[in-house]
Amino acid sequence: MSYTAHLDSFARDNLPPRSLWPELAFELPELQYPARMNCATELLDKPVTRGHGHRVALRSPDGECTYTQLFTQSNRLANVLVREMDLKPGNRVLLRGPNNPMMAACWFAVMKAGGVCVATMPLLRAKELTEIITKAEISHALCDKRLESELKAAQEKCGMLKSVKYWYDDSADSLDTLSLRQPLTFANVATAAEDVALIAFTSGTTGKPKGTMHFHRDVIAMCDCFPRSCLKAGKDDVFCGTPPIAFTFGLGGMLCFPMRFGASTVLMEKLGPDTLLETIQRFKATVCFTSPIMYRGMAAIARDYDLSSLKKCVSAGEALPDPTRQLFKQASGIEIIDGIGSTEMIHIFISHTPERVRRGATGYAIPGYHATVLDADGRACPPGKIGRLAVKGPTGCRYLADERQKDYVQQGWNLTGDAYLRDEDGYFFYQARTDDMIISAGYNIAGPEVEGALLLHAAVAECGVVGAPDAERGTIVKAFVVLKSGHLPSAETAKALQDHVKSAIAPYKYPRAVEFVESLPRTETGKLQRFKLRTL
Ligand code: 3UK
Repeated sequence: MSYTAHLDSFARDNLPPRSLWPELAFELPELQYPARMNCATELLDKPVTRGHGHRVALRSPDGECTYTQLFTQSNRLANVLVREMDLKPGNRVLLRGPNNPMMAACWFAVMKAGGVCVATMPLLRAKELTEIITKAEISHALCDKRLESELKAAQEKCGMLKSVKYWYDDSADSLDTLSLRQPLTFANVATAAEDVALIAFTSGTTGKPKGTMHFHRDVIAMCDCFPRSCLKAGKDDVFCGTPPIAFTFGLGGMLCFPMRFGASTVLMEKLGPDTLLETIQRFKATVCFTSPIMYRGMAAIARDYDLSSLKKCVSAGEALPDPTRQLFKQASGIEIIDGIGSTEMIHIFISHTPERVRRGATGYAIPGYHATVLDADGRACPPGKIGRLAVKGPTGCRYLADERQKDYVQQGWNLTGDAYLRDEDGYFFYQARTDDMIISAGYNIAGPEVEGALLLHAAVAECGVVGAPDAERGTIVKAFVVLKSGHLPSAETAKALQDHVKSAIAPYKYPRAVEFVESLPRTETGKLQRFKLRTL
């Protein structure tokens, strides 16, 4: 057995068998890593020892925190974990909070102490927490005091969760108070590059949650791919955005990427289109990470803000409709960088630079990754033919004790569950989630394409298109539409939208049913919940 720093071998013991791992590729010079690495040493300790400590790492409404301050705070918290909470390397630590400086410091503390971090979305309820705690056999938790009640309720059902501390709390036993008594230094656990650093539960909303396991090396590899080749981040960048640190999109964009490049990040707890714009203006942010729906919301009001600091915008989580890309460009002058990533792959693997954007495409396989489109038999589809997206690179899917490993990884490829087509030049065009392709009267229709057409209509604020059962046709295309203020739901409006779609794309794709709604069901990460629309 190869070297490990873990005394508790649970994570390693529950990795899928090697034969079911995806193939890994480390073809770029920047992806040559040593056999031992701790991602906190790379992202936090090294900048400090290299003289970068006085620079700002975190910005928030409470003020600024330099690299040195974050380093000492994380050291103290790591000491609390080891000395007060008896954490052993390899134990799983639940981390629970909105994006704020303590959440960031606690994440680094867990990495330093060799713990396996299981960060959870702030809105999760006791039932979901219980499933995660049980599945990952979690023994320790660090939690924002404001999220105490659901964790307490979960703890009653989870005997294994024995040590819990809260932050932003002034009681004698709080993380804040305990950390003040601790030394400012901590010797990071000498983890192996392949020791599990985190288990990210998928934000998927159907079925039992799946835990994806990522190594210390994977955290660094995600920082050395997308942000280097597509985003081209630098030390003077100020990152901001919405994805929670508990979502790997946010772990990269809101914490690890800025740190890898010596930049700073603005951590805000809750943002809407208006408050995100305010944040960009106030902190002179240069880079923004958020979801397509936020870009659409921001485009409508961007003119009221000074966005002159902003240089790069990244969209991920779901497909970026071209109308949204164009509206945001008109409003801000910025060509959004679209990127598809997944919790299984840890971050983005298909994207593009602003210069190499191609309308309607997510982009090309970014340096370090390979992508292809496979047919039902696992053969590569020729350009122009729709099939299943398959990717491989330095990171990949390893589910925690889960039968579904065989679904995501086949023949060494990671199958993301997305229907895509590739053009002659290697650009990849998103169609739909494989399960979301609508088959109506023998035609294959991708809901997102119909959504893109609807979004071009001046009355449409948001929409979602799914297949709905129909006595005559089996399945019909049905659109759920949120109208912009000033437009009334009526049979005439529905007819106007249908006619509009017929003139924008192939007429057989038009929504035979249109239902007006006040809002659309979305996950905490901004994803449309199509399965909920299907049952409306
Ligand atoms: C969909 C996209 C079209 C796609 C994620 C960036 O979203 C992330 O992870 P999840 O596990 O979901 C993965 C699935 O979401 N998707 C994401 N981005 C796009 N579809 N265009 C896109 N640009 O179905 C994918 O399989 O929640 C995104 C970085 C890290 C992430 N975890």
